Formats: sequence, C-alpha cells, structure tokens
Amino acid sequence: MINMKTGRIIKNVSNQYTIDTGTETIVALPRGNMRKGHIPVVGDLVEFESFGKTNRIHRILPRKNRLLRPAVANVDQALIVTSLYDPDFSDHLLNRLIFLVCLEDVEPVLCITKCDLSKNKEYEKKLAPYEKAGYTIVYSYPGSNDDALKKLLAGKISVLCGQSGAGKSSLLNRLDPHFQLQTQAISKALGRGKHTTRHCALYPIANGWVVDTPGFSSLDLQLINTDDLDKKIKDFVPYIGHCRFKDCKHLKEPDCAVKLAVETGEINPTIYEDYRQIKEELWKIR
Ligand SMILES: Nc1nc2c(ncn2[C@@H]2O[C@H](COP(=O)(O)OP(=O)(O)O)[C@@H](O)[C@H]2O)c(=O)[nH]1
Ligand SMILES: [Mg+2]
Ligand SMILES: [Zn+2]
Repeated sequence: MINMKTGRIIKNVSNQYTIDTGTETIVALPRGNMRKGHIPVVGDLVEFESFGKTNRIHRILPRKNRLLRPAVANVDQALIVTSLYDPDFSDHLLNRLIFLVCLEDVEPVLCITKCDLSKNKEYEKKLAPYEKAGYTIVYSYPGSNDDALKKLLAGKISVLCGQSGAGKSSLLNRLDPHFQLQTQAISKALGRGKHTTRHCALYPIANGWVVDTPGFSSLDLQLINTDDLDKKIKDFVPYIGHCRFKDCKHLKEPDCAVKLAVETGEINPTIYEDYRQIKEELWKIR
C-alpha cells in the first residue's frame, strides 16, 4: 500500500536525502523520473511515499527561494556575522553582504560579535544607521545573553555568512555545544574535500535549523543580476517610486529621491556609496 507523507529535507549526501517529518527521520531517494534542474535540495519540503523499507521522494512543494551556494531552499534569514575587531569592522563588507542576501530574497540579520573586546560602546554609533533603517541587530560574545538570537532562530531556516574569523563557529557552539562535534564527525566521515562540495545539512539549533556551511561571498556580487538591487535595499525602499524618472538608477539622474535622502542624512551614506560603487564596477565589466 502506498503511503504519502510530507517532510523537510535536512541532509543530502550523494543523492541520499534525510527527511524530517516532525515525528520521525527517514532516508529517501528521489523518484527515478524527477526532471533534471528540479532535483530536491536541503531545505525543500517534499512529499514522499513509503513502500515497506523504501522511501521515494515524489514531489517538491513550491519553494520560497533557492540558494546556489550552499544549495539550500526555503532560507528564511541570513545571519551576517560581523566582528568589531580581528577582523576589524568593515561597513563596506557588511553592506555588500547585505546586498547579496537581499538580492536572494533572504532577510538579513546583523549579528555583531566580539563586543567583549570593546572598551566602550563606541560601536553602537557605527550600527546606528543600520538600526534606523530597520535592520535586526543582535550582539553576541562569550557570556552574552543570546535569548533574542535564539528567538530569531526558532522555527526558521538560517544560513550564516561573514568573514573567516568573524566568530561563526564560536557563535553556533555557544548556542549549542554539540554543534562542533556534529560538524567534525561529518567532515571526518566524508573526508575534507567532499565536505564543501557534496554534503549539505541543516542542524537543529534553538528550535530552528541552521545550514552547516557558510553562504554568500562578497565576490558573488559580480555574478548575480543586480537590476532590482535598489528595490531590495531596506534603506532605499521608502524612496523608491518618488524619483522623477520611473526607471531611475539613482546615479546621475536629476530629481532623485534616493540621492536627496542621502544628502539630507536620511539614508545611510555608506550604503549608498557601496550601491553606487557596485553599479559602476558592473558597468565596467559588462
Ligand atoms: N573575544 C572574543 N573572541 C571571539 C568571539 N567570537 C569568536 N572569537 C574568537 O575568534 C576566532 C575566530 O572565531 P571562529 O568562530 O572560528 O570564526 P569563524 O571563522 O567565523 O567560524 C577564535 O579564536 C574565537 O575564539 C567573541 O565574541 N569574542
Ligand atoms: Mg568557522
Ligand atoms: Zn532615483
């Protein structure tokens, strides 16, 4: 008898999919005739059928989004892990990661680390323009109260991004001391090279799921279509549609509402500057 169930793919190792149904964890293979280009990825909600001990993925439920690197679907948010020191805070890098995340229709969450290395609260000034624009910001360091962060993670799929050394692994280990053990065990079982290319998994953390490999490199901005970037930047959204020209790119055009808001201090000037730089860099390449 065929028995159709629904679950979330939480792991993919060489086309063997681990599915979590909420009550059980099973391993399934895709149906033989699933079309190329429409194969299941981690994060997908799928319908699968069980005949005896065999489970076959039958159908992928509609996706909210689909990242290429790492290959994950239905990502709710990206934790942009940014340290204040070592590596030093860079609004330039932070802005570019924000752009990439927004271009993929993923909600950015700014996660500021190494606050314990700051003698004063000077850093709050650096973050003020982001807070004003409506970004969610959490601060984390050894011994911090991470309740707000845990609440943000609950019930969602999150991907972490940020420079090497920013504190991504430390953060996850703080939230769940088992995290490191799990990732190390998997790397060991698969061998180093394969870990990044063929394996991807969701880890249960704080009642939510976290993708085990970091996503979003600021280099990817060159590969991605940035046509709609202005409409996806939170800082710009209130001003979109108020420029003289409907197709205003907010660069050299007259009567631009975005540029006016930058001049009057309503829009974070570094966000605008990075937007302008990216648009001009891409012009040179294309
Ligand atoms: N003082 C301090 N050190 C931290 C903090 N977060 C990470 N570190 C240290 O920074 C280094 C890099 O952290 P890691 O978690 O490996 O960064 P990742 O490359 O982003 O995963 C390690 O030596 C950590 O112990 C923090 O909030 N405060
Ligand atoms: Mg790490
Ligand atoms: Zn404009």
